[in-house]
Amino acid sequence: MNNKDLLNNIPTTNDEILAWLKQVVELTNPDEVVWITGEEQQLEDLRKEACGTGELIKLNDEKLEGCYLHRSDKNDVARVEGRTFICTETEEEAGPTNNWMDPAKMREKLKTLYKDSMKGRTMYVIPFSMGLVDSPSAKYGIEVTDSIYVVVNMAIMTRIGNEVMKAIEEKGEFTKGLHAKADLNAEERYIVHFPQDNEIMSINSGYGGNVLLGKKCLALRIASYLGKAQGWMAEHMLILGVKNPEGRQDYIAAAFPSACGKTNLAMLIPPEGYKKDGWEVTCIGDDIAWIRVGEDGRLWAINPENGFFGVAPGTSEKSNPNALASTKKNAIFTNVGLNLDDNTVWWEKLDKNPPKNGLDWMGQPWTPESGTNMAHPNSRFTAYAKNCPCISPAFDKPEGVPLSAIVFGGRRAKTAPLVYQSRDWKHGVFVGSIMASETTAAIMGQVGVVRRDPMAMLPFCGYHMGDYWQHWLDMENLAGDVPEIFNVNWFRVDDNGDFIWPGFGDNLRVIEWILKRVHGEIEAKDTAIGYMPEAQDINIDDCDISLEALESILKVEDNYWKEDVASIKEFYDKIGDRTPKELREELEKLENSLNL
Ligand code: SAT
Ligand code: MN
Repeated sequence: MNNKDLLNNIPTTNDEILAWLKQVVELTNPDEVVWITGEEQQLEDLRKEACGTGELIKLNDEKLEGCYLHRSDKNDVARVEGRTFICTETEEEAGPTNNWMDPAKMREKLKTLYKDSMKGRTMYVIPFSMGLVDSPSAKYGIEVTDSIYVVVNMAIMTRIGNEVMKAIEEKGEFTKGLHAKADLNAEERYIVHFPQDNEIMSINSGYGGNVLLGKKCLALRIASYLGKAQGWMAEHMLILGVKNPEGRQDYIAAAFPSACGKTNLAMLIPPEGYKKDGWEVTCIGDDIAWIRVGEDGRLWAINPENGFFGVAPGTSEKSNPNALASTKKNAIFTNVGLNLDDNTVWWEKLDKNPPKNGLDWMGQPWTPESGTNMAHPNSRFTAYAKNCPCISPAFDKPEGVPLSAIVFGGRRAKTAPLVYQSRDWKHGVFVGSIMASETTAAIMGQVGVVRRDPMAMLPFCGYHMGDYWQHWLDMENLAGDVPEIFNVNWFRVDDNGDFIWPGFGDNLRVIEWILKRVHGEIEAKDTAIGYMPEAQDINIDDCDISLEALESILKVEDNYWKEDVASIKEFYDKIGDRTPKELREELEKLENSLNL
């Protein structure tokens, strides 16, 4: 068939789409082109086809209805930050925290890699929407891919199909995404963004954030770039709903570096006493928030995704029953272990009963005696948000939810206290810009290596970090009624290296204080780093922590902060001249108020 015929049954008359697809077909040379309609029958046929080739494995339909297992290549199990590029016109626009290459040069390079990459394969064309189709915040994309795994994951993580196509045709604006597995050569793996062309190109990977182009690529990197120009924000944040016993409904957006319990916080289960008193916590999103100014001048957030792409190991009935429940139906597991006795899945810390007879994430025979991990530490579940028992009724609201508070968090052994509040928006932006986590050298009370991860956006900001901070500062004037900003740290350790704060559901105790501050219901101490609670202001009834221990994690040690000031200066210098002067002033204020 010639290329013209291949595109014969593409149901659009949109010239831009057709011209682009024609180019892609010519370059990648697929045997066949399949338009993804979003209809269940088509997806079911694709899943069947993938089971035939071993790309998917159908799991026990009684215990895990409609669920599948996929194993990625063993050299392809995580995002590749070193091979992720932001190709703006100038290197300066991408800034010192992104890899950059001249767009024309990069396109040349990619052309050779994509050439004939789909020969003998089928090309799937997926129209998808981030956000509810036809809602004011929605952004549309078309992902072209040669992977069924990508199609069926996109069907969970985003809204896909014909209704999106109609919306794209009406709006005439979409992100182009091209993904080819090629030969999965890690040396030639590229995840490339052309923000100025609203385009993403991904090659030589078949895994998660490298290939599900709606997620980190569109909803964070491209969207952050668009948001800067259009006066809104794309943030790496969960969104949580909290209703107190009086029925007051608040929403909080929170950013954490990885491995800080973000998904657990997003699906928090209140402590027993709180439940009894009538507290209700609901989840709007676990990873990404798009934040806009509402007509009321407040900041409103939506979760642009339709599902969760969560880390499996450590997810259990105890740690996160809501996440686990979400995976029981129509989920896709990637790189977890397979229990051969009942055709279900297993991962480390799921429960205390590892399968006696199973295959590990690479498909090799595995037993509890093997001495290796059954699941890859970055193995994942892809699950529909609507299957989460605590999903918020506001999840599907086109206008999103108004934010009462923004929370930044980090993993600090000694420096940051359990919680503090910024003095104002500017100070809050400073607090976000200095976010950090320590490597787990924090054992035995030692302070580990500090990795700065401003607003948890280090690998996801689609332009210069200094300009991004300026955009945050500018949002105050664009909005008028901005939320309060807080910082939390669940990870203070004692001299034995043990965590002091119990975390998980008990984090609601800290959120309660945060919301009391938001509503002006409680006083706070004014300290060098911001407003802080007295220990007795945090409710620890029936909580596994003593007042003294709580006091210890509310202590701010000036000498640790002095070290931090030095490391922040270094970080700001690395970001360079575009670091807003307001943030340098905040740093100076902090330095001057430490008692040394
Ligand atoms: O692989 S993803 O980028 O989708 C998830 C993650 O690494 O945070
Ligand atoms: Mn994330």
